[in-house]
Amino acid sequence: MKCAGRMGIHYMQKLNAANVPKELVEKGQNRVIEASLTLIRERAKLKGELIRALGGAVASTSLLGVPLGHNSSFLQGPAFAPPRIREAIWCGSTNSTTEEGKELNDPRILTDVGDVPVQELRDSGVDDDRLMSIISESVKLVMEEDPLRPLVLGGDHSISYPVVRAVSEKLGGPIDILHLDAHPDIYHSFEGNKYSHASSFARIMEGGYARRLLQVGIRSITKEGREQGKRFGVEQYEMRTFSRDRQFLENLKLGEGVKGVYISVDIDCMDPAFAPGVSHIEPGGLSFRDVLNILHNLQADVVGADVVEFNPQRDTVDGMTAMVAAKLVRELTAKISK
Ligand SMILES: [Mn+2]
Repeated sequence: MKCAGRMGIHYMQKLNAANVPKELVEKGQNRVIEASLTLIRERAKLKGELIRALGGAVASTSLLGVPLGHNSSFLQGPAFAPPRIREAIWCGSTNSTTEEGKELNDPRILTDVGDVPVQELRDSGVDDDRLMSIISESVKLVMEEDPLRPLVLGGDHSISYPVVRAVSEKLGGPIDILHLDAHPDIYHSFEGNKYSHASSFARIMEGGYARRLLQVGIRSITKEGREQGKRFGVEQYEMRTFSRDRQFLENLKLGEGVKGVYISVDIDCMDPAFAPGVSHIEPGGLSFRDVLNILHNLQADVVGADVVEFNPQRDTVDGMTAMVAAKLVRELTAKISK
């Protein structure tokens, strides 16, 4: 199953090597890209129109899946996460009310525009430069439909770069980012890949898309991770000092003077005891309740969010981590929608 993200790539390479005219390939790719964006555009339009007709919503969460796993340095399972998370959101074992009382079955609170067809685009030979732009474009199509705000289901953490870029470009300025993760994901590049899931926040900071970047849950950080953090002025809160930082982190106020706040949650921010279904098991993390306390008490206008790095291939047989990811999505939805 490790080859999932490479589906189709080999025969596309063969076609290229067989001297198929380049224009023919490009023309076909352009049609596939256009069709992919059209489906997201039309679904976002439909949901936007519906919510505006219902009235009364200032901000409304819309799910966008990005099933991309090939920029992972270790396993590619996060490509399979979005359908597992959706399934768990609506699982009959729980109800549709969030902890603070928002009703998820109200379309003004939560809608879904479906997935960016990442595997199909790669199968058509679309490279990563273009794929990243298509992800950005898809996020912008959601934001085009006021009052929809994107909550992106990953995928590995590489997707946060094109998503944040889109949110910042669309809003016309930098945002503050609350990033929950065991890792800072701020390597200049990792194993030669500038789009690596370990480099997304280097790209975000280089691009000037964030004013403040707060990283919480950090417990696997190298010398380069610390140096890059300093270089970009990142506020890194490590687990080894969490008991000291807890009071501050559970009373955050972000986004004043910028275009809003973006929340990026890597499932491995939590201790593997709470969320075993991740590619990079890193003991000593946050509890699920720690994460909820930080999110519930955060004072911010949340303009977008992502939940990434859930790896269903590493989950327990009863899908415990899928439920954890889904509950995070539910509570983030409640945070965004108003
Ligand atoms: Mn991580």
